[in-house]
Amino acid sequence: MIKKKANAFWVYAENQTFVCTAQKKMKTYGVFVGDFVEFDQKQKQILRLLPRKNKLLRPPLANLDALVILVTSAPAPDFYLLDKMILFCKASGIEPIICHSKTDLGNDWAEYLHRAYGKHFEIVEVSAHKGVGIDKLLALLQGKTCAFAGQSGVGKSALINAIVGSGAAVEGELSAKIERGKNTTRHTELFEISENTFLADTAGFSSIDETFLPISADELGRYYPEFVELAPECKFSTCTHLHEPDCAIKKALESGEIDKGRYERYQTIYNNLKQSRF
Ligand SMILES: Nc1nc2c(ncn2[C@@H]2O[C@H](COP(=O)(O)OP(=O)(O)OP(=O)(O)O)[C@@H](O)[C@H]2O)c(=O)[nH]1
Ligand SMILES: [Mg+2]
Ligand SMILES: [Zn+2]
Repeated sequence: MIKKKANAFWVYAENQTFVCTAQKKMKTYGVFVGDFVEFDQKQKQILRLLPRKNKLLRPPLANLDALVILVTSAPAPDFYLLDKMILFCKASGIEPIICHSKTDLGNDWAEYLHRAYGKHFEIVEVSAHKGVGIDKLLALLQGKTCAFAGQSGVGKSALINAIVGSGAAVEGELSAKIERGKNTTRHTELFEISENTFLADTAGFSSIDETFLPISADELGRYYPEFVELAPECKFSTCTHLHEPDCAIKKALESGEIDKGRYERYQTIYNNLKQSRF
């Protein structure tokens, strides 16, 4: 299902779109864009929701395969937000793709991104305004259902427009509207950008509260691929890589193999998760 408005649902099947209603007994607010559904083509009615692999609430989207997380030099990158978004992805079965945007303004962070994240995550450099890197990004998204995320002003709308065609998302406008205190919620819609590849036109998703992550503090380390790789060499199998002796992660930190920033943000997130739960 690729679009929803009140009680109407746009179901995409066999290269066609069917505008459907849902069976009366179905709670329509529980049907999300991105849901796979069984439907009656003649009656134009959704009969059943199929199991989902994940669900986002803001924006409301189901069955996301990849999340493109934008980072740029202006506004200055918030790596803490980036790490939380990566954790959210890893806990939800979503592939995180790091996208260094607005590279026409400079590529200041490319070196750091590749050093701290490049071994375990896809990184792509793009400029929506100059049309640079779009093909490479599209190749990474092929066959997937995707959305964009990142701080306000990183260029999500501009990038969506560069891919989908201008007008799909309002560039440079959302923040202004928020300042004026207007409600900017709009209907989320999935666009088929190439065969079997869907992109959400939403510009939402610019913050994340780690206390909502479905991860406990003590298992946090398992969501850091660079820790997972080395953890078997820690003295304790339950090592949290914080205070234990003979910790392989702390050794890798000293040698520079693990990025100091990633580790410090891990400490912060660990402490926040510990404090928010018992
Ligand atoms: N130089 C340059 N500026 C860009 C590029 N992409 C976006 N911008 C500018 O950056 C500002 C923010 O871009 P948006 O696409 O609106 O950012 P956004 O992430 O959608 O922001 P929110 O909707 O507030 O979350 C606008 O003024 C854009 O014109 C780019 O590739 N190069
Ligand atoms: Mg936007
Ligand atoms: Zn350890």
